[in-house]
Amino acid sequence: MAVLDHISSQEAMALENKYGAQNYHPLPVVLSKGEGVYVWDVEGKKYYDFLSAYSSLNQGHCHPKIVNAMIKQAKQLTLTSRAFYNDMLGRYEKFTCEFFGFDKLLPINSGAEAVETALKLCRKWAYEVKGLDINKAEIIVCDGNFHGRTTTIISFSNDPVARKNFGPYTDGFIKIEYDNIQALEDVLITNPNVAGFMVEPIQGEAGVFVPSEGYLAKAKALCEKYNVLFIADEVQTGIARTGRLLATCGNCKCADKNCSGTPEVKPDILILGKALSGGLYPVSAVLANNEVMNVIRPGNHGSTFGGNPVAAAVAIAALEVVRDEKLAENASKLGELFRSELNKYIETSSIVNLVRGKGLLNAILINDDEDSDTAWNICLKLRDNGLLAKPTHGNIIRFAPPLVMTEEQLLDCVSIIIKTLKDFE
Ligand code: IF1
Repeated sequence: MAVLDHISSQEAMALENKYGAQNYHPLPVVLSKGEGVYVWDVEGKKYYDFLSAYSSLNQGHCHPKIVNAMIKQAKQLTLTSRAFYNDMLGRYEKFTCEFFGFDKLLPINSGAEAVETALKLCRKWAYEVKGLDINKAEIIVCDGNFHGRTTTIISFSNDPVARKNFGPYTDGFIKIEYDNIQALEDVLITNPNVAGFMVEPIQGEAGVFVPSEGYLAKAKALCEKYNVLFIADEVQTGIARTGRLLATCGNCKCADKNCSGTPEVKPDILILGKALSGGLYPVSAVLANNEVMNVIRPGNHGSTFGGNPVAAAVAIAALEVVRDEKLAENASKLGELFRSELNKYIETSSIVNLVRGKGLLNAILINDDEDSDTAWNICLKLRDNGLLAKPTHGNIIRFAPPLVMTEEQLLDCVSIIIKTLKDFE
């Protein structure tokens, strides 16, 4: 059998089980095609994609504008490394800095690499600008965080499965309760070595926890008061997912007229990934203003593929789609509709306790134990009914469709979800 001969779902899963490291437990469905809000499995069954590769596909699968930009650049120049300049990187950096309202951008590849970049940047700023004693910098993070899977990042994770037996762990992190302003202030008052506070504007993996109104603004104000960098990990919440260009929405230049963003929540360091490329290519970025980013000098940091011409071309096209197709506005409108329709059902449901989220990043809490397999079984049944979603932890199911969805498609998905949930009543 030639390596690319057609295979069945069963054969594809068997190959992964035999030859692949078992670092995931995927829902048993084998996809072979994606277009907009739809995906197809190898047998040709069509599904709504309600996960969007964890908010990487905000622009929908294989968006033609982004695909064409990728093909055009891939035929021209794919990689120079940073040993030389290329004609794409500077134009991408300018476009993206102006798009989000920052002075400079450090291009990298995965979300975790961008988080690591932000941590290094914060520490270097703390020693060279704030004046902390060398190797004494502490960065505050939140319980329930998910920032990636490198050794340093899992060092401050609460998730035993992500952390166990990967030690020794990296020092220099203080964990506090999420959405607890007093907990943040208590550390800032007592600890003079704090360099930064890194936070997800909404905790996605933890179960789509939306913090109290004003939490981010108060946290930013405390960071300013104590000369600590406010670091927003918008890898999952950014790029219009929550109904605004950024969940922190630091007064960026987005086209979202009804944006209620406030300048005081502008991060000192912004971390982007996932949908920065529309799901076509690993592209991530760290943005900051000059007084922070200028501590980075040649040789301090980088990566072979960071800022490559294809990444630059893809990211420009992906952001133009977000702007031109008004994806933030659409996510805001459809998110309200989604939660309102589900809340009507929840009033009489015995299987769903609540729905929560912002824009088109939502989750439902299933009325069963954390370690029950009800949420998993519901996702298997959703798959049979033509919609793909996956539990985050135990009894929470995340719903994150592409932001290009129409109202008609969303209502179709709501009826599939409610019909499926009723089977578990
Ligand atoms: C997996 C979770 C989501 C992220 C935030 C950084 C990263 C992520 C806020 C790292 C990545 C992905 C990773 C993927 C599943 C998915 C995920 F379930 F793991 F937690 F979305 F919630 N900051 N999240 O959400 O970016 O290095 O992956 O590009 O590892 O299982 P990455």
